[in-house]
Amino acid sequence: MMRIAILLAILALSSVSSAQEVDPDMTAGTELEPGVQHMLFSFPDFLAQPDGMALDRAGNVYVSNPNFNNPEYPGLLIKITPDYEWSVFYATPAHPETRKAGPMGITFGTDGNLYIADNQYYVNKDYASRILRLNMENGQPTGVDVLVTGLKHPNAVRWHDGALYVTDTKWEVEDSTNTSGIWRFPEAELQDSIHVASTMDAEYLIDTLHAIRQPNGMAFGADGMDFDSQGNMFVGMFSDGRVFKYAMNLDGTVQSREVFLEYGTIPSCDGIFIDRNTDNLYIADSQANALRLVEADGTLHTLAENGNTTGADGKMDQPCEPLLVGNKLFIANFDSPNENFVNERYDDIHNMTILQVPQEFLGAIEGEGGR
Ligand SMILES: [Ca+2]
Ligand SMILES: [Ca+2]
Ligand SMILES: [Ca+2]
Repeated sequence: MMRIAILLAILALSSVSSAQEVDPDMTAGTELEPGVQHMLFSFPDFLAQPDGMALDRAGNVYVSNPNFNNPEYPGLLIKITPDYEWSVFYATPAHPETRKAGPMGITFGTDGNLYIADNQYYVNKDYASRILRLNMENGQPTGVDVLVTGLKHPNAVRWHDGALYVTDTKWEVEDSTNTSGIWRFPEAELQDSIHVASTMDAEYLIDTLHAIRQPNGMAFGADGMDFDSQGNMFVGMFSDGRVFKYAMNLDGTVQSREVFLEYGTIPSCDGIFIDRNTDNLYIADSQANALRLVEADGTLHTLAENGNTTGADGKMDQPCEPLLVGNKLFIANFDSPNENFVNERYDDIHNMTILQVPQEFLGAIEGEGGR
C-alpha cells in the first residue's frame, strides 16, 4: 500500500494539470434535505473517473476508478468508511499485454471477496477484458485471481443464486450488429479460469440484446444490471435507455424477457441499483445528468436532474452509478461525454454526489449484508 501511495504522490507532482479539489459540504452526520444534491467528495487527478460501487458487511463503500480519462494513472479502487473518509484501497493489476487495468463494475460475493470487471475496451477491443477476484481477509486485500478472460466490454457485475452475472456492453463479433450480451458464470466453474469463445453463442452467454442505434451513431447496449427481491433481473441499455426485466429458471437460464421501460422513456441507462426492501430501481441516466427512480410497477420519478456542470457545485456530472447507503444515495460521476450529452466536457473536478432519498420511496432500513 505504501508503494502505491508513493507512486501516486510522484505522479501527482509530475502531472501538468491538477484537479481542483472542493471540500464536501456535509459530513456523515449531516441531515440533508431530501432530493437536494450535495458534494460527497472531489478527488485528486489520480481518481479522475469514479464508476462502480459495492458495499461490504461492515458498511464500507468501495469505488472503482478506471482512469480512462487520465490514463497515466492506474486503475484504482478506493474505500470509503461509514464516516465518509476515503483512501486508496488497491491498485488493480494491469493486463499483461495492454499494461492497463480498467476496473468498472464491482460487487462482493457471498465469500466476502470483491469481483471486478476489468474493462479493456478503451485500450483493446480484441476481447482482452477480464473478470478479476480480489481476495480479502479481515477486510484487507490478499491478492488477485484472473477468473474470466476473452470478454469485450464488461460493465456491471452482480452475484445471484450461486452465479456471477456480467453485462458486456459491446459483445459483438461484427461491428455493424449493435449487439451486447449477458454472461452467467456458476461459482463452481469460476475456480478454474474460464476463457470465453468470441462467438454470439458462446458458453455462459445467456442472452444477447440489440441496441437501437442513435442519431449520433452510438449503440452501446447492456450496461446496468441488478436483481430484485424476487430474483428478477433488470438490465438497462446505455444508448437507447430501454430497461428489460427477466424472469429466470432455477438453473439460471432465461425464462422470459419483457420490456420494463420502453424506448423513449428515459434518454439513457447506465448503472442500476435495486433497493430490495422496496424493489425500487435507481438508475443513473448518464446522458441527461439525471437520477431516475422507477417503482416495481414501472412508475417513473426523477429524483434529481441538472444542467452542465463541472461538479464544483457537488451536482451530477454524467452520473454512472447509484448506490443506496442507508437512506442516502451515493452517485459516481463518470465525466466522459458523447456529443449529445448534457455534460459538455471532461473537466478538472472529479466528484461524487450524495442525495437524501425522500421518505416516500424508502422502506424499513435493514442490513443489506454486503453487495
Ligand atoms: Ca456502467
Ligand atoms: Ca467533472
Ligand atoms: Ca464535465
